[in-house]
Amino acid sequence: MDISEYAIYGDHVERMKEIVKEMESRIISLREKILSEQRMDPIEHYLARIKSDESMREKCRRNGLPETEESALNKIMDAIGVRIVCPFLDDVYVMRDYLVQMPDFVLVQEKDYIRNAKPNGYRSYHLIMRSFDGYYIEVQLRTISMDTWAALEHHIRYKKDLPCDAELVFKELKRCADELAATDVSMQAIKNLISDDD
Ligand code: 0O2
Repeated sequence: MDISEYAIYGDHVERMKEIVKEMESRIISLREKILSEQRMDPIEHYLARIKSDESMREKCRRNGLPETEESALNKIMDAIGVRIVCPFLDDVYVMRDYLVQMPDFVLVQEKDYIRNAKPNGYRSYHLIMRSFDGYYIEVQLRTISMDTWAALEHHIRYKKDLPCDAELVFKELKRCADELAATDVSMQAIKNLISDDD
């Protein structure tokens, strides 16, 4: 392992890795529990990671914070990040309800960017949890459509040579986000039809 990959977190890295593993095993248990109850898998895929030293330093600069361990662990709350991508809209809220009840973690903040999308069209459900020993974890819950949009928007945003007409690009991205959101609602309605047949 390249130790500089997480240098900004100092001696906390080992504990942070344990938390990542703990979150992964809790997600696996929740997934099995919901799958056995609903007979449909609530998760399409998930990932848990520690934000790299480089990304954390960039985020400190973006937020006008010094590039220190204190900023990385206590001012910015996504040093540990979990993303759970769900097939359907209702899966997002089912997962949310289970996650906020997890023992040893408390909910400190939640933002519903699904019901209240960001002006650029970004949608996701964000939770900030804190472990019993004080580490913050950001959990992003989103549908496959939302995840696709966020990944593509991220690519486009960081493309160095955006055309002059960037405004049109952002307008089109917003239009795509809204179309995908409408598709999520339709897919949920189809799922409900199938469920009613059971
Ligand atoms: P990444 O993906 O971790 O490299 P802030 O975190 O300070 O920007 P805030 O209010 O604390 O803002 O958090 P917010 O707005 O809930 O967003 C946190 C994370 O959500 C971001 O982390 C992104 O992962 C994701 N996100 C938020 N808005 C957008 C968006 O418009 N497009 C995309 N693609 N992702 C978004 P990071 O650290 O910015 O990025």
